[in-house]
Amino acid sequence: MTSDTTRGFVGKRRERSQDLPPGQHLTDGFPVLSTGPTPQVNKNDWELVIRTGPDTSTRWTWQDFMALPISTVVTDIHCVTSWSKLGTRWRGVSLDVLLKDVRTSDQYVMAHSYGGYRTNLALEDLRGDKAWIVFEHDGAELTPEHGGPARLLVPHLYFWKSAKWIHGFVTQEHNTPGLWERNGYHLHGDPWREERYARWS
Ligand SMILES: Nc1nc2c(c(=O)[nH]1)N[C@H]1C(S)=C(S)[C@@H](COP(=O)(O)O)O[C@H]1N2
Ligand SMILES: [Mo]
Repeated sequence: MTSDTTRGFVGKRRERSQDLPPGQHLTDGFPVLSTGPTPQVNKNDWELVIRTGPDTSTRWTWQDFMALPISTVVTDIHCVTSWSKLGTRWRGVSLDVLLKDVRTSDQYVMAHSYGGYRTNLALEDLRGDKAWIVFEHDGAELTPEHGGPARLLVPHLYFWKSAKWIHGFVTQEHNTPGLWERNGYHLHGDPWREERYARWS
């Protein structure tokens, strides 16, 4: 089964600064921002894991994953270093699909990437058709430097939350900070509220 949803603004490219969150400017390119080397993740070895407890997890191989309903997403993205890109186009699987049968009383997750990157998120920021695991950008396979074979896309939050080379999620009772969050970035990261840095940093 395949479903196709389109979000955001299609066709009409918005260029006015009022469309940008405060303190952001437009970029035409697609900068690469990675803390370390790009991990080489082979699709044959790739798996996506959602763990809700020590003995409870749901897993998808690449083949399982590609059999899930695929969405097309057109959306703006906002990096905390102040560049924004409007109308970026992706294909991937909605977190609603992946979380459908996941039962937990936890309200948060830690997203884990191949290579060791981690970022914390509230489950409510992953549900409601606003987060995807994407494998295609602008009509082409996602390149390794942009997070291929698959990355998280949570465009309503600053782009550091969109973990590249996503490996999976571990649910957590408390909103334990990820890598950037431990170093002073905001726990939530809403660009429209300029949640760049934690108040105590
Ligand atoms: N695994 C991983 N994911 C990551 C990062 C990273 O260093 N490692 N950087 C984050 C940051 S700060 C941004 S702005 C975006 C950059 O994505 P891009 O390189 O595709 O532009 O990825 C986010 N996801
Ligand atoms: Mo970023």
